Formats: sequence, C-alpha cells, structure tokens
Amino acid sequence: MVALGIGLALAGCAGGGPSALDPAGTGAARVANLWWLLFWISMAVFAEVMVLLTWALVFRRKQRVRVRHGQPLRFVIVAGAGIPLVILVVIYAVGLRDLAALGDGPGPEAPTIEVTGHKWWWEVRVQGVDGATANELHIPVGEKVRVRLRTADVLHSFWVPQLMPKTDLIAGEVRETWLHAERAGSYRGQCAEYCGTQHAHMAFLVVAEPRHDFDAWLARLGEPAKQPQTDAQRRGQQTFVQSSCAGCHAVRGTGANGRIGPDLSDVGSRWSIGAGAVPNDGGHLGGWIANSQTVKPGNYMPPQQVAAGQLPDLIAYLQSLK
Ligand code: HEC
Ligand SMILES: [Cu+2]
Repeated sequence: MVALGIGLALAGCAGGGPSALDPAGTGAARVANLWWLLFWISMAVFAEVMVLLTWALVFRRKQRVRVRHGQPLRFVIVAGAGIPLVILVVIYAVGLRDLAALGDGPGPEAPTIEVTGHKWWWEVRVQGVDGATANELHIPVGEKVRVRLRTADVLHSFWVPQLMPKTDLIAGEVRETWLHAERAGSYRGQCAEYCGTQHAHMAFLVVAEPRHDFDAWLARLGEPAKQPQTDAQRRGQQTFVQSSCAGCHAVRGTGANGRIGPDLSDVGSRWSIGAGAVPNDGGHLGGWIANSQTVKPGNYMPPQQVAAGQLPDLIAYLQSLK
C-alpha cells in the first residue's frame, strides 16, 4: 500500500503536470509553504508516535515497574493536550496570515479579466475591450491581475495550481480572484469542480508574458480577426459565415456573431481544441469540425453537415485566424 502510494506520488512528479508544490506566483507559494509546514509537522508527530510505540513494545515486559500515580497523568496532559494545542494554534495563526495575504488582491488600476465557465470550456474577456477568446488568458509577469468569475450553467471551479488556489464559479454570483506570476511561462489551469461528462476536458492556459506582449494581446483582442489571404481561406470564410457555424460562433469583423460556442477570432493560435481535448493542428481541427462528438463525446457542438470538399477550406480559414 505504502509502496503503491509512493510510486503514484513519484509518477505524478515525473509526469511534469502542473503541481501546486511547484509554485510560480505569490498566491500558490503561500499554499505550498503551508502544505510543507503541515507535512513536516505531520512527519514529526508520526516519528514521535513510532518512537513511543517501539519503546512500549520493547519495554512492556522487562520493566514491571508500577507507574506512580501523578506521572502518566502529567504525560497525558502535556503530550496529549498541551503539545497538540500549541501546534494547532501555530497552524491556525499561519493559516490566518496566508488567508489575509490571498485576500490582498490587485489595486483598482490592474486589468480585469472576465472569465465565464461553460460546460465545457472557458469564455475569456477583458474589461474595457470589445472582444473575446476561449480557454486561454494572458497576464503580465510580475503584476497582479484581477479575475472575475461567472458561470453560464453549473458550478465550476477555476484553478491554476502553480499560480493560485481554487475559486468556485457559482450561478447568479460574480466571484473574484487574482493571478500573479513571478516568471514568464504557460501555466495550465483546470476546472476543479465536477461539472458533467467532459469536466476533465475543461482545461485552460494562463500565459504570463512581459508587459508589452500582454498589451499586444489586449490590442489584438479588440481588433477584427485577420482577413483571409488565399482563395482557400476566402472560400472557408464564406462557408463559415453562411453555414450553421455562424449561429454558434463569433469571428470579429464578420457576420458570424453566435454566442453559444467559443469565439473563434483567434482559434488558429490556441494551444488546443476543445479546452485541452486535442492538440490544435489541421488533422485534429478537421476531425473536430466533421464530428466533435468522436473527439469530446457529449460536448455541446452537434455533428455538422460539412461537405467533404469544403472541409479543407474551413480548416485553412480557421488556422489563419491567429
Ligand atoms: C449548436 C452550436 C454549434 C454549432 C452549430 C457549431 N459549433 Fe463549434 N462549438 C460549439 C461549442 C459549444 C463548442 C465548445 C465545445 C467544448 O469545448 O466543449 C464548439 C467548439 C468549436 C471549436 C473548438 C474551439 C476551441 O477553441 O476549442 C471549433 C474549431 C469549432 N467549434 C468550429 C465549428 C465550425 C467550423 C462549425 C460549423 C461547421 C461549428 N463549430 C458549428 C458549438 C457549435
Ligand atoms: Cu468541471
């Protein structure tokens, strides 16, 4: 059992997935430090109990001493109540300190990113910018950024293990958290509250980058999507705008302004298709458009009637949107 546990733990580390014990920002660092404090206290208590147990086993017959009355009572009070009380008070105090630090969000001048959870993808907007993207949000390195959270349907939870602990998205409420990254990089986030069939494929990416790259991302978010450059892309755009796609998806600057599915204005540059379901390349994109139900069963994009001849054009068009 123990060997299995250690094996699983090591496998988890080797997998290189996002770990709350590998913090990259002040929020997650608080939680990681608290975790290590609890871990070492538990280890110390465990070691102490093992020593006492061994002592009791070794000496149980040899010493037939009668225990005098006062001694065990004092031992029980000190070791059984006094020491635990001190430990718990210390943990409580440290916990309160960290809770206060986590509540210390960004100032009013910080950017506000508005994230809405949908079954099973994340809608991303920025306050004051007229545009949307999905399953990916950018933040400037070294700055705290406010994140406002809503849900379009059921309970979800916004979790970026390396940056910040979880915040639940509750129907009818606007929740708030913040993100801060000390070093540039891409940090994987995940819905952390079971929300139905494809809960596991409700991932997102937080890209922490230098301020000028972040500003460029903001600017792009407000601009119309790229215009098609080749004939294939132009045909693809026409198919997209004139078919069912436009009823559910928006592409800024075109007639497509559906709000049921993710905004596709920059779909060509996304890290994945289907909120972490498959990589974003031509093959997977084609498979998704032809029948996303084989890729992410149960998701809310029904199988589409796309003529085989039109598929390459659609792929060319969507891939050009970066
Ligand atoms: C009935 C609404 C609906 C229609 C019609 C529809 N989609 Fe979707 N689409 C969705 C939803 C909902 C998602 C999100 C699925 C998920 O990730 O769970 C989605 C996801 C996608 C994605 C992945 C986006 C991302 O960032 O992960 C692409 C690409 C896409 N649709 C293309 C199309 C194309 C092309 C058409 C037309 C042939 C189309 N869709 C028609 C609802 C629709
Ligand atoms: Cu979920």
